[in-house]
Amino acid sequence: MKSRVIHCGLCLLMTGLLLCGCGKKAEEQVEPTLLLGVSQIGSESAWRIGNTRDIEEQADRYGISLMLENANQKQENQIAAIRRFIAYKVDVIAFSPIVEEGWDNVLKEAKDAGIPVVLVDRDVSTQTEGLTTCLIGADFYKEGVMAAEYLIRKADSLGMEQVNIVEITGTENSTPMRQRQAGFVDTLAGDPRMQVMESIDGDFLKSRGAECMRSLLETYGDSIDVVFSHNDEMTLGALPEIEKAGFTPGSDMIIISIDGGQEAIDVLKEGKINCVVECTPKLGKELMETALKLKAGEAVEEVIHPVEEVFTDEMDPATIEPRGY
Ligand code: GZL
Repeated sequence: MKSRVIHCGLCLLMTGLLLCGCGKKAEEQVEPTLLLGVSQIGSESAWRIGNTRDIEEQADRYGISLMLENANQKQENQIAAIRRFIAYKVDVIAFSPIVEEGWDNVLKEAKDAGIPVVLVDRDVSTQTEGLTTCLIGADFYKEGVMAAEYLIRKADSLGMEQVNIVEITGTENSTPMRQRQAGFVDTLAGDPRMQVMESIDGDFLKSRGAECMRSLLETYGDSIDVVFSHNDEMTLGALPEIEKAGFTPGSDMIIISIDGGQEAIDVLKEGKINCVVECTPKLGKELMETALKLKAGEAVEEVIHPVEEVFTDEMDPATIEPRGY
């Protein structure tokens, strides 16, 4: 997907021309309350696309001018975008860091420019404290815990004495990958039945999910009892590989996924996924409200976690509302 950069200067010039052209007096137009620069990771999943859509919709709803750039999965593109936002003197910068490290210099530049930075979705790990103002995103550790708690219940219900798990992780060194894995492993640590045989990096991509599953099936075959996948995209890539190998996902293997997009929920209803932990991409409202508070010089919360639930084969799937992403 091409980077959608709408340069602030060009945007204001065009607005002026349009205003003259359409004969409306400038004062009739609602001046944008705020110019927000957003660096988005990419378009790697339905979750990410839903997150971008929600940010755009909420910016429109709040009358906020949005400069949104798609980094196409590259940290260097995010750093370059943040530098452009600084040069344009946006009011607030927001970004979803693809990985946790490597942001100190550009965040110091934003701080020196007096531009507050909001983290959306994922976190950073910096040497210097205080380079960002707020993190709006899921409690990924809790998502891992919810996935493990489901697996313990499932193993109990099936009377399993040994549970062999393979894990397809998200992007290495990203917050969701690190914390989903930690929550999952920590929760299972006290259960002697549970063994994670191998973890493999699927980078949150459908194609990589398929590749990872092929490799795990070649290595472990029918000894796999559980597939724990860090996002729906990779899960949806893995399922056909499981079927090609002659197994039935959801019964021969317990399938646990995270995100909660419509496609995965539909597959849950078919019985081919057993558990989907929700990770809502709808963070735009909180982002806009936080940006407006920062512009007004008001205090903001350090961390804003959305409330999330878990969808499993223990419940009536008809009760699951349409997901919207
Ligand atoms: C989670 C988000 C992850 C999703 C993936 O908040 O960072 O990135 O789980 C997405 O689908 O690629």
